[in-house]
Amino acid sequence: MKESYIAAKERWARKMAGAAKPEGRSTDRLPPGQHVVDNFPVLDLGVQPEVPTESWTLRIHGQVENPVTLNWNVFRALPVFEDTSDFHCVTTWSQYDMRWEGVAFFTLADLVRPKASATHVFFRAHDGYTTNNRLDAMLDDDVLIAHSWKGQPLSREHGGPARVVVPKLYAWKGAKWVKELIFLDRDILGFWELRGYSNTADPWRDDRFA
Ligand SMILES: Nc1nc2c(c(=O)[nH]1)N[C@H]1C(S)=C(S)[C@@H](COP(=O)(O)O)O[C@H]1N2
Ligand SMILES: [Mo]
Repeated sequence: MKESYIAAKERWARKMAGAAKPEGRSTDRLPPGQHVVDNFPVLDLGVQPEVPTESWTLRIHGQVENPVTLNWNVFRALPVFEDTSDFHCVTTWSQYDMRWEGVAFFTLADLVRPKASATHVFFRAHDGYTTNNRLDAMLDDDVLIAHSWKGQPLSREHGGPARVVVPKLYAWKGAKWVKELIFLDRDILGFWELRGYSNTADPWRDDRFA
């Protein structure tokens, strides 16, 4: 990771934390403070790991009855979920109508069977990035582990072979190059959540910084 880049982004997060927030949750398609783009910017920590599908695995464990490690062929044999959603980045760009294909999070949850104690999910990626979400947010009907975008295999720069997409939260809540999902009975903060970003990350509340 590029330390200077991370330090600069932390300074920016601290400065922006002073900005006023709206009272309620907006119902507009475009969340407050966002603008629509039609390109797909790339954001990372200065590394874009190369992960061949031959050696790709997704380990899902923690507070579950049936921990698994899926290889690429097994992952791709799971039911395909296709969904179109809007994508909101905390750096103020949004792109509408992102068409993703992959495996629905609820398909993976059905496979591993979360214990009653599971309340949160923690994510690890191949570049060292981590993030965390509440389990109920992950069980929304538009959440998936995507392997394709607009009909093409997800490119390396956008997190291929597979990335997490949680459309109703700011995009940092979805790990690119995802390799591990850990179901937890408590919340553990991820990379940006430890560095001043909001843990709840609701775009319609302008909920950017803690
Ligand atoms: N592994 C990993 N996932 C990540 C990031 C990262 O640096 N590493 N950045 C996050 C952030 S801050 C954003 S805005 C989105 C950007 O996705 P994109 O590069 O495809 O636009 O990925 C998120 N997931
Ligand atoms: Mo971001």
